[in-house]
Amino acid sequence: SGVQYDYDLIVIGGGSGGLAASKEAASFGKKVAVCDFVVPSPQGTTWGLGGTCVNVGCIPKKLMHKAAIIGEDLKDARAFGWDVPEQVVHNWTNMVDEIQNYVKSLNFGYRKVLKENTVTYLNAYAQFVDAHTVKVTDKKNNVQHITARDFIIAVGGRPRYPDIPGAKEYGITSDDLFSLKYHPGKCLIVGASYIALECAGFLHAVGIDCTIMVRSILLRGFDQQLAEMIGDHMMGHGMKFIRPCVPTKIEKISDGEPGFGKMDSGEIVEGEYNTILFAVGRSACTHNIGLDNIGVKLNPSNGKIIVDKEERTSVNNIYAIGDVIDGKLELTPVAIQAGKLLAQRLYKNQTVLTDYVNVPTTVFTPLEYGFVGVSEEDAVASYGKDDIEVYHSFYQPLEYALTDRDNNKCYGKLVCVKSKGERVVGFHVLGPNAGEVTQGFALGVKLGAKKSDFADLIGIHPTTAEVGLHKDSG
Ligand code: FAD
Ligand code: NA7
Repeated sequence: SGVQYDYDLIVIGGGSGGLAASKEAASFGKKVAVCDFVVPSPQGTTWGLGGTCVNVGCIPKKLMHKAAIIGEDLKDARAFGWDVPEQVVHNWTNMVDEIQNYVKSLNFGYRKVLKENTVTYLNAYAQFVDAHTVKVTDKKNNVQHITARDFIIAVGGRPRYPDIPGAKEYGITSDDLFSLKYHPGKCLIVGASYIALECAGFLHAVGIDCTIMVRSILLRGFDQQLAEMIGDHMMGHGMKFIRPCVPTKIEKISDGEPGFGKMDSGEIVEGEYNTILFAVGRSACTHNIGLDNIGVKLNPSNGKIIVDKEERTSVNNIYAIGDVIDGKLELTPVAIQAGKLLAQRLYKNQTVLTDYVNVPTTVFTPLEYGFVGVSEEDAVASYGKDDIEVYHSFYQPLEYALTDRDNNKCYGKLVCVKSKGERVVGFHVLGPNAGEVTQGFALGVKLGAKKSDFADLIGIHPTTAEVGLHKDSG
């Protein structure tokens, strides 16, 4: 058509998916803009360009997890000859400052990369007016209308709060934790998502008193045997669990210290905490962006955008990727891959679709849990109990041997389908560096490796990855 638009493509959301898509599209000579705007959390926390992963997700999370690992290693250091003092203290604000400085350098780097790629960056909130027009509003309330032929929605999600008195006034979420300017003090973590357990794990390891309030199961959607092992390990290390329990009310009982609260549960539990961290799930940011004006269909049960296998929404020129889409994995590399491939299909005549199957992932709890493929429960549901063979073993990493740390608590499991020649459909490992271990094995699983292929491969000794080869049967 002869219609002139301001841009070929406007990407809404400058996170993992949006940045990847915009850079890729611009590299094919397209005129691209990215709108990225962070609505402050109820506690007033905001951050720079890059989205969840860089600012309030993977990056600060993994660095705090590393702080935890260093703390654990310090406990073992004397056994290896290091004359460290018996009492080593951790300084919360120093850790936060260092991590935030690094995050700010990443924010700066992303702006630079957009500029180098001639992508226009608008630090403004976008809302659809019609299928080719968005209204963008900046911090100073300046409004403009801009048009494009195509749109990619990559607005991600934000933490949810339980609907109870005091939650938003006195609670915090992962959006606030990683830049928290004060020591959190005694903590209550509400929820049993991977985010809840990861946060509890590193908070505990840097010396913070942690209680975790769990409504039902741990790590819904993950292999439940491994989930319970993670819970047992955390309990064994002194983290407290209240389970099953939900919070009903939060009150401030003393001034001065932020977030000092009182906690009433539906049962009889009542407790006092300095910080209450909610990690009860995330909601897609689809409610206030004008989708009803243009007819982009959502899944009514979770507010996520419904897309086809090409990530196209119900409106022809509008696509969606990343955490905001329905029924897919909420992971940074998934959003990046989807963004890149979508731009290649739109502007470079490519046809490759994002493959959402067999995506490896890792939960960075104190004992890390890496997996690829399906849980044992899901394998049984898909193939039937009789067609599943499980191989597993407990192991003790050599690194832990001198101090007998977590004696034989590490674990590996292969879930195989008998009728497919014992093809491995689930690989699970619980132990140090589980992410590093899982990444490599994921290639094997993706290529259709069988139990016999794992058994034939000779291990690297001495490593924890050796356990992936599972000689024992379950
Ligand atoms: P996001 O990165 O969330 O980006 C969306 C952006 O859009 C945000 O900047 C938002 O402010 C902006 N925005 C929203 N609405 C508008 C609007 N109307 N106009 C303009 N801008 C808007 N994944 C992993 O792979 N590994 C991990 O270890 C990991 N750990 C995590 C830990 C935590 C605590 C959390 C919360 C998440 C973690 N994730 C992890 C998930 C990962 O962060 C997300 O999957 C990823 O960031 C999704 O990218 P996205 O592009 O879909 O959205
Ligand atoms: P998840 O992973 O389902 O996590 C939500 C967690 O919070 C889960 O443990 C819930 O318990 C718990 N929860 C939810 N509401 C409450 C209330 N009101 N009180 C106490 N506890 C609560 O959600 P996410 O949005 O983080 O992730 C969704 C999916 O994305 C996830 O499955 C991953 O595969 C990726 P529950 O188990 O429901 O009892």
